[in-house]
Amino acid sequence: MMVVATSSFVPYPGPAERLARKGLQALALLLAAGLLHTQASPSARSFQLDYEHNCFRKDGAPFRYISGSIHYARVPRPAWRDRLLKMYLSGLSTVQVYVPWNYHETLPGVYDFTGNRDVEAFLDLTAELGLLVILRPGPYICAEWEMGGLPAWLLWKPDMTLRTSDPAYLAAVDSWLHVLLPKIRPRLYQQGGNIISVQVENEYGSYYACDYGYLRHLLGSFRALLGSEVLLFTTDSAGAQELRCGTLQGLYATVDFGPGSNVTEAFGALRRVEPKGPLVNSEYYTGWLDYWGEAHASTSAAWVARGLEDMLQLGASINMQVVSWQRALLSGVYHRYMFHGGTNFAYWSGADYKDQYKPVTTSYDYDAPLSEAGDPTEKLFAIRTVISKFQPLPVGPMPPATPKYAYGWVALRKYADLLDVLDVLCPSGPIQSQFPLTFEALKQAYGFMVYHTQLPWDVPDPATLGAPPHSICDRGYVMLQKEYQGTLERDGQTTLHVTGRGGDTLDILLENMGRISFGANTSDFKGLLGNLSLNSRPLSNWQIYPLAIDTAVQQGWPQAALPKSSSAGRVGPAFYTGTFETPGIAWDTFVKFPGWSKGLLWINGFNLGRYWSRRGPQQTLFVPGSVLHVGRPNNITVLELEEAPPSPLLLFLDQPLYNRTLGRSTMATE
Ligand code: 6GJ
Repeated sequence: MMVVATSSFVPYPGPAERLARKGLQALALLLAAGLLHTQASPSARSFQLDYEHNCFRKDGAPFRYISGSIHYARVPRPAWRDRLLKMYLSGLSTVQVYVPWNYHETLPGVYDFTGNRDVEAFLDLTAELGLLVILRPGPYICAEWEMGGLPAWLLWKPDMTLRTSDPAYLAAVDSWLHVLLPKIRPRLYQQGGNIISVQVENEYGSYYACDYGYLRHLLGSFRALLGSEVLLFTTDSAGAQELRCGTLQGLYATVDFGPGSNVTEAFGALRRVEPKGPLVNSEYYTGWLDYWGEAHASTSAAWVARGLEDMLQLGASINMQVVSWQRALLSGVYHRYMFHGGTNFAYWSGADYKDQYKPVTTSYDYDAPLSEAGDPTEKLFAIRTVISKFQPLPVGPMPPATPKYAYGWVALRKYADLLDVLDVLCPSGPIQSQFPLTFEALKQAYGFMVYHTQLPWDVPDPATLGAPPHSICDRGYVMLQKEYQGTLERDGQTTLHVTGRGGDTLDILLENMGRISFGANTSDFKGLLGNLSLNSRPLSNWQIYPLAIDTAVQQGWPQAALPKSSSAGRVGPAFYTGTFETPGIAWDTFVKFPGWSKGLLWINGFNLGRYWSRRGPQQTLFVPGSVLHVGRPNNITVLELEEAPPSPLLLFLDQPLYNRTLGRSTMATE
C-alpha cells in the first residue's frame, strides 16, 4: 500500500521499508525509486478467506491487519487526519468505519456528503495514510447513534416495519444503497482501493424480526452494487439464537464480545455456523458508552493490555490485530470497539431501553485509547507496547495530545424566553390540532416542538396535569402563563400540579433526547404521544410549533437580532448569548456550565450538543478548535431548558470533566 509521505508524516513501512529492514537495501532503493513494484496490480489484488488455513489472504498471502473503530460522523473533518495518523502510529493498519444513513440522507432523496459528512474524503484520507478499511454501511448500525443510523423520516409511514422485508422499508434502503455503494465500489481493495471487507446490517440476530428475506435482499443489493469479489460479513453476539437469526449463507459470520467473556464458548458458538475460516470478534469492547445520570464508564488500561497480550500469546488474533497465524490454535480475530469514540454533536446521540429509556451522553469518549479530544491515553500506549512485542510498529513518534486552552470565564446575558421567539423559531406558524401530534406526524426529526393550549376552566386548587404512561417522548418542560411549572419525563415524572384560570396559556416544550438505537423499540416516535389531562379530563384544541432552532442559529440569530424584552428572573426555556475572543489561537477547549441545568450549546452556529449539568456524568462539552474563530468574536448561544444560574457564566477549561453524576433529580450545587 504505497503512502504519500508528508513533512510530518511517517509513512507506513511499505514494501521498500520492509525490504530495507531486511538488509536488502539495493532492492529497496529500486523499489523506492518506483523501478520495482511489489504492490499487486488491480487485476491481481484480492482479499479472501482461506478456509483451509482459517485465515485471511491478501493478494494470495496469509494476511494480518490491525484494526480499530473510528466514526467520522463523531469527529470534525479538520481533525480526521490527526486521529487517523494517531491510530496508524498506534500500530493499526486498518480502521473500522460505520456509515450512518441518517447523517447523509437528511430527507427522502435529499443527500448531504459535504464538509463533515464527506465520507469519500474520509475514505480517501484513510487510503492516503496507508490504512485499510472495514466498512459497515448498515443500513442499520446501532452505534448509540440516533435511531441506530436509520433516518427518522422512515417513521413518517407509522406502520413501516423497520429492518424487515417490508416493501416500503426495502424501497427506502435500496434507494439509499444505490447512492452510497457506487461511492464505495471504486474504493474496494479488489478495485485498487483500501476497503477490504463490508459488513451487512448490524447484529441482526439480536432483532426480534429474524427475517431471512430481509438479509437475502440486502445480500442481493450489496452484491449487485459492489460486485462478486468483496468479502461481505455479518456481526452478531455469540449466542445461538443471535447467530441463528443474524447469519446467512453468502455472508461470512463474525461475533462480538468484550473482555471477561468466555472466548472458547464464544468462538465455539461461531464455529457452529462457520466451521472453517478465521474466527472474528468484530467488536472487542474495552471501553463502554455513557448514559445520562450514570457513572462514566472506565476500564483499566492494564486489564485491556493484559487481555490483549494473553490472546496474542495464545496465538489468537486480536482484532486490534487480525494475526492469521498458521496455527489454528485459537485463531480468533478481535477488532477494538472503539479506538476513538469522539462526540455526539447536535442531536445525534441515541438511546437504549433497559427497563427504562436511557439516553446516551453527548460525549462518546468511550474510555477509548484515543480520548474524545483525540489525545493518546495510557491505554493506547499500553496497547501499542503489547503490539510491538508481536510486530514492528510504524517508524515515528506518536503525535502529542492536541493543545487545549482554558479560555476562562465568559459572561452571557439572557436574550429571550423561548416562548417569546416562536415567530423566529417557527416562522410558518403553528399547526392546529384537536389533540397532540407526534414529531413524525409533523415531519420534525430532531430537537423540539411546542404544544400550546389554554386551560379550559378555572383551576383554583392544585389540579393534576398528567400524561398517559410512555407518552412523554422524551422530556416536556411545562409553562403556565409562561411561568415554568416543572418537567415531565419519559419513564419518570409524568404529572405536575397546577393552578390557574380558564383561558390561561399552557405550553409544553417537548424535547427529543435521541431515538433508541438498539433492540425492538427503534420505531421510537417522539413528542406528546398521548393527550394531556387535567384531573383526568383530556385537554384539547392544541397549537403545535415545530421549532427550527438550528436553522435560525446558523443564520446568525440571535446575535444578529435585537434583544427581546424578557423577564430576567424567569426560569424555564430561554436563550442566552455571549461572545469571547481567542488570544490568537483557536485551540481545542472544554466548556463547563456551573449552576446551569440542562440545554444545548452553539458556538459560531455549530451545535456542540446537549449539556446536563444537573444530572451528569459529563460536566463539560468538548469544543474542537476548528469551530472557533481567531481575530473576531466567537458567538455563543445557549438554550437553557430549566434553570440558569443567577449569573449566567460559562467556564472554558483545558481538560474535560466526565464523571460527576448528580442523579436524576439532584439540583446543581455549583
Ligand atoms: C454493539 O452491539 C453494536 O454493534 N454494541 C453494543 N451493544 C450492546 C447494546 C446495549 C443494550 S454497546 C456498543 C456497541 C455498539 O452499539 C455497536 O454498534
